[in-house]
Amino acid sequence: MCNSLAHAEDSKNDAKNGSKMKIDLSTKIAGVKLETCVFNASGPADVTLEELEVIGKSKSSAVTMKSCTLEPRVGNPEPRYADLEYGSINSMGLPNLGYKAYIKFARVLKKKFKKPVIASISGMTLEDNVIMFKAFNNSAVDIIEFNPGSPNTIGKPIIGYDFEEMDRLLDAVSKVCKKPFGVKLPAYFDLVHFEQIAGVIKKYPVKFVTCINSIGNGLAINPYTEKPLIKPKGGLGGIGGGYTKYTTLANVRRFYELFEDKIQVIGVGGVYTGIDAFELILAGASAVQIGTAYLQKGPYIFEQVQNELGDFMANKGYKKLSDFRGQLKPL
Ligand code: ERO
Repeated sequence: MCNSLAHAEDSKNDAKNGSKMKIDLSTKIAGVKLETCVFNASGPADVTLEELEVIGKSKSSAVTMKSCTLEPRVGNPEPRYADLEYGSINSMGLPNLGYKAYIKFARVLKKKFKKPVIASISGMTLEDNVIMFKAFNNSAVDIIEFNPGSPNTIGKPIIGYDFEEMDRLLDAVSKVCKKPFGVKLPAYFDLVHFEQIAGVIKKYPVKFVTCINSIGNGLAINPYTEKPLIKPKGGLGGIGGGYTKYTTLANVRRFYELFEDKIQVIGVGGVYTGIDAFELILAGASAVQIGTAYLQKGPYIFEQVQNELGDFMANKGYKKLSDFRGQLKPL
């Protein structure tokens, strides 16, 4: 038996014998150490300092802030979010307090919670994005997640589907950004599109991709009232939560393969349990974000997913993420 197999066998026996294995859930994203690989996604309940402090106090291993724009935005008319049986629909319309607020919040959050803070930038124009990237260079944030295309900004396309525009944007922000940064991507469905967008991203110093944003323009209907569940865009909104898990897994896997692990992948979409997180890491994710489940279950979800992931790994004899990350087996 080779050494690593013998080691896995020992570990399994440890688990069976009830001896407590020490499980290391830590990871690094863009060179920044995270105590665990589980943290909040940009979007749900992360607009105000009070909301961000709730995330800071929780076991989320980082604090990701709401996508910001140059000027504050009130967002779309309400109702603009609804829980669904296995997930959510939203068309928030980027409500946020403007980037200057998040530069201030980052300083407060870092000091208070001593964990990495992630800014999310979602400018309305290339020029806005450049201004914000420059401003965050002199901030306390550790990492920037560039979110170039919300599915819900009325009158705006999902930019992640426009490869030329993505190229133009990444070229512009790469030239000014001094922090490690990654890109949040929409879901891709066509295998050719994975290759095309990966080709664009590889041209720039992008450290990670976050897969996936909510799946654009679903429609949820209340059959009793015969009306949509949310008001903006005639009821169309981004679908999140359990409905997205298998698309998330496919996107994580495909980008993990295409980037050959040189650009990291963060998985987000449909994580409610430690086994959901395990599957994303097995597909290649270096970390896992929680969005809809945080809104639906509250801040304890981070601890729950971490505990379940640790237990599942222990049962399999895995002590750290690198023991299985990306190692999806062929059938
Ligand atoms: O409507 C939003 O604020 C929004 N909702 C999403 O599902 N994804 C986003 O990226 C986003 C805004 C940037």
